[in-house]
Amino acid sequence: MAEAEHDTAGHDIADTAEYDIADTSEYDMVIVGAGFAGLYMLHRAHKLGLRVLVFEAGGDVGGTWYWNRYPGARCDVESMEYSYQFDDDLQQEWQWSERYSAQPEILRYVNHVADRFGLRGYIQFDTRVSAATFDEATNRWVISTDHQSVRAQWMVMATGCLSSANTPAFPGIESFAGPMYHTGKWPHEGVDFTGKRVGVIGTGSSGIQAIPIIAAQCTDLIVFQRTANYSIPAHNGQLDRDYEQQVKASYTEFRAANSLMPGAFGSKMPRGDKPALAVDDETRKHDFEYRWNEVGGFAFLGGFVDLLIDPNANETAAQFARDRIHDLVHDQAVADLLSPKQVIGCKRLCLDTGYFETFNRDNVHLVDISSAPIERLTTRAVVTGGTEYEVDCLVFATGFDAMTGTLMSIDIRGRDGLGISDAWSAGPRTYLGLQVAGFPNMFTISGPGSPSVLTNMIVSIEQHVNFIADCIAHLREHGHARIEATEQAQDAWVEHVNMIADLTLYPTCNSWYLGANVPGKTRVFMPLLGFPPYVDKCNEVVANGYEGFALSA
Ligand code: N01
Repeated sequence: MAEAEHDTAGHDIADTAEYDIADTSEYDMVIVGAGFAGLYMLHRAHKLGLRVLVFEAGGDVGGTWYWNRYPGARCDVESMEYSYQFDDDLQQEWQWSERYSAQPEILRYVNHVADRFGLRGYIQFDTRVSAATFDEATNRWVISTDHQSVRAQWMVMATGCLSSANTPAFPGIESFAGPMYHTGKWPHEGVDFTGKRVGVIGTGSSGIQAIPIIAAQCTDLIVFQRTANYSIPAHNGQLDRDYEQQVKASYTEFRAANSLMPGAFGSKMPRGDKPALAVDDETRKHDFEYRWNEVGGFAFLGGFVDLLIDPNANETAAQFARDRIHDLVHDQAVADLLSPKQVIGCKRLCLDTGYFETFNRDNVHLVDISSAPIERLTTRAVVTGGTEYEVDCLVFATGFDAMTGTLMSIDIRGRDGLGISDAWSAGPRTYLGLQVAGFPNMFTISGPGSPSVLTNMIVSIEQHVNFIADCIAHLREHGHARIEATEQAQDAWVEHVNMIADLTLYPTCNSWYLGANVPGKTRVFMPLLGFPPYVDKCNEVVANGYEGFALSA
C-alpha cells in the first residue's frame, strides 16, 4: 500500500489499494454490502490503508438499485441531490437526465463510481454472509458465508435499510401456478405483461410507481389495496440544464444548505414558517395548490411547520389531498376507496406520475382488502371477501422487513455469544445507529436509531462512513484495538429516539417505520427524526473523545 498523505479535508490518502483479496483470509475490515454505503466505506477504508474485503449477495454493485428493477422504479429525491458529494470532480462531471432519476440511470452511476475509484476488485459478488462471531481473545470478527470464513478486526454492516423483501405468507401461495414477482427482487431480464391479467398486492411507493406502467401494458390489472396511501404528483421531466449549471456552480454551498434541512435534502424547496391554522383557509388552500400543481413531491408538506405535529393542522393537508383524489378519479366510489384515512406523512409520502388517473382506465380494477384480507391464493386466483379474482401473474409490492430484517437474518454473535436477534428481541437498540452494545468493532451504516430512511440516504451514508473511518483512524493513532458502545449510552439514545418520535404524529399509524407491516415484529419507531441535530450529536461525541463508547487496547 502506498504511504499515507493527507487530502484537504484531512483524510489519509493512499494512492491505490495494492492487494489481492484472494491471497488471505485475514483482513482489517470486512464490509457486508456493495450498495452506496459499502462502496464509499471501501473507498474511505482504502484511503486509511486498510486491507478490505466486501461481501455482496448480488451479482454486481448497487444494492437497492441492483434489486429494485420493477417498472417505474425511480428515486423520490431529486437527481442533483441524490448522489455522492465526497468527490467534487465526480459531482461536476456526472450528468443526470431527469429531475428524478430512474433506476437504470442510478445503477449506471453506481457502476461508474465503482470503476472510477477502482473498487470492483475488492468485492466478492454472489456471496451471502450467513454468520459472524466475535472472537474476544483476538478482537477479530469471524465472518462466514456458505463456503468460506474470513477474519477481520472491523466489520461494517452496509446491508441497507430496505433489503429484506417481505412476501406475506398467504395461505395457498405455493399452489399459485403463474409467475410471482416481488418489486424488491425484480427479474433482471424484465417482465412482459402484454396479454396478461395481473394482480398487484400493495400500494406503497413501489406499487404506486409500478401500477401505472403495468396498467398500460397488461390486459387487466387488479390492485389489491389494504391501506390507501397519499401520493403527490412528482412533476418529473427532463432536468433543467440552467438549474443544473446553477447547482454545479456552487455545489459545496448547495450541499451544505441541504445538510441543514431535517431530511438532509430540499434546501431549494419553498418552505413556510407558520403553523397551518395561523393562516386563513384561502391562504392555506392557495399554498397547498401551489405545492400540488407546480412544485410537486415532498415539498407538499413543507408549507407549514406543524403538519407532522398537530393533528388539526395535518387534517387540512390530508383533506386537500383527498379532494384532489376525488378530482382525479372519475368514479367517486373508487375515489373514496383510494382516499387515505390516516394522518398524511405518517406513512412515507409517495410521489407518482399518473397513479390516481390510472384508476380511470377500463382495464384497472381496485379491490379493497382493508376489512376482508386476502384469504388464500388458488392456482389461478386471489380470494378475498369470498370472491375469486382470476389472474395470470402476481406482483408483490408488499415492501420490506425494514431496518432490522437483513441484520437479524445473519447469525451475528457478539461478546459472550450474545446473538443480535436476542439483543433486539424487543426492538432494535443501538447507540447513534452506529453500534450495538455487546458487539465490539461492528458498525452499522444508517442503522436503526439514525436518521437514515427519513433523509436523503446518500447524505446519511456519507456522514456515517466518515464517522466510522475517522473513528478507526483515531483508534489506530491512539493504540486502541477495540471500540464498543456502552449499555448506558445506548439506553439513553434509544430513549431519546423514542422521545423525539413521540413529539410527532409518526407513531400514529401502521407504518414500516414502526415495523407494523411485518406480522409479529415488535412495534418500535426505528429511525431518528432530524438530521442536523444528529450530526451535532455525533460531532460532540467525537469532540468528547468518543463519549459513550468504550475504547480499549
Ligand atoms: O413498501 P411499503 P414499498 N396483505 O411497505 C401492503 C422506499 N422506496 O416497497 O400499508 C395486503 O411502503 C401494504 O399495506 P399496509 C420508500 O422508503 C422508495 O412500496 O401495510 N397488503 C402496503 O400497501 C418506501 O416507503 C422509492 O396496510 C399488504 C404495501 O404492501 C419503502 O421503500 C421507491 C400485506 C407495502 O408498501 C417501501 O416501499 C420505492 C398483506 N399481507 C420504495 N403486507 C423511491 O424513492 C403488506 N401489504 C421512489
